[in-house]
Amino acid sequence: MESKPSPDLEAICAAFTVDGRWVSTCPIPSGHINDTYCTKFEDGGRLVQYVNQRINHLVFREPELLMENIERVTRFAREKILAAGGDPDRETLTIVPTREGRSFHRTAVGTYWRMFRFIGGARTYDRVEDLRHVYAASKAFGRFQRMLAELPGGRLHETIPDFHHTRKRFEAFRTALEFDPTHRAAAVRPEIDFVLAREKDTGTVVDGMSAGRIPERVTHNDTKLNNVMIDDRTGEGICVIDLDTVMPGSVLYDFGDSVRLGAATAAEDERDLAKVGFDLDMFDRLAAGYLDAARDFLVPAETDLLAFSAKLLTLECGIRFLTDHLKGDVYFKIHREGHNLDRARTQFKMVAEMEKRMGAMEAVVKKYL
Ligand code: GN1
Ligand code: MG
Repeated sequence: MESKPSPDLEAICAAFTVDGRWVSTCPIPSGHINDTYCTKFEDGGRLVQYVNQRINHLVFREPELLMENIERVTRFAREKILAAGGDPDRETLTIVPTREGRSFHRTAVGTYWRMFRFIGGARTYDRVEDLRHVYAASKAFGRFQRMLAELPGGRLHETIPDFHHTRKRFEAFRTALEFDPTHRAAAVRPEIDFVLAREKDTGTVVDGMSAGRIPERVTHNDTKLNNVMIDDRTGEGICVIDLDTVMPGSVLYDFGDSVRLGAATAAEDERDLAKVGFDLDMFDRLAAGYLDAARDFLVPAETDLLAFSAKLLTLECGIRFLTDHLKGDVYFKIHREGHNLDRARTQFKMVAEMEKRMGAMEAVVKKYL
């Protein structure tokens, strides 16, 4: 893998309104798109931590608009949390402004940086270690949707247009397959056929939305379980993070996408497919947590498709990984040869298992409605 020159984080931090003396910055190696770091400052004998992120502006083409969304969402969340007697410093992200009063800093070389306060006493989990965390995180995403239903100020910007337009994702896959720019298609015929056989599914949610049956709402759109911070002491999902894709969408995108990690028995890139599977007990916790927060505002056109959305969004993500493999790994960061293919395979294995258990999944949803 080619390595990028590491940026001068001390200089970047100097653009932001942080008190004290810069001490160190370490990379946080998670996420497939942006680059994330943890920075320590010393202020009056105390160590204070921050999160620095370089926004990938090839993926998020308009970082200014993206940050405008995040400013609106975090400002509103802060008001709501204060009104409910909560702690806004832990329950929502807090943007550290630049010395010019902006929410991001553009360097001379044209990279975009932002800084958040670090949330202490809580952490994220890349793999499920405790079923209670699954419930807690899913509930946090449901609460997040409920809160954003009241967001004033009009529609948010679409930071990535058609992000969860599954049919367009399918079409992009078919185009990549047709051109086969890296000549990888021949070696992945079973995966290609798996996708082609499911074309019909890809229109279900987007057609419901364009017909007006499925309402457009403000959604998170990247509801991996590791996008919720779990409180070390209480085990509650205290803060929803990674707000880059908060924008208009369907609740089905959020619930469906949460299942990819939240009901998986192995990591997203596990190579040993025997370890990869869909776990119904984990799905049960996801459905219970989500519906405990969201059942009051959902309409039947949404609840009818919750179980299906799990399969659909997992399929969509697999399609995106396979497309990127065919295109030569141009979108998702990879850390080894064939990484996107490995990721696609885990998603398809989960889809196949969900298809076999769709009846049981629907019964779980019904139980909590
Ligand atoms: C990307 O970078 P990260 O891990 O937050 C992707 C998601 C995918 C996810 C797969 C903007 O998210 O849509 O579900 O990888 N984000 C973007 O793990 O494409
Ligand atoms: Mg993300």
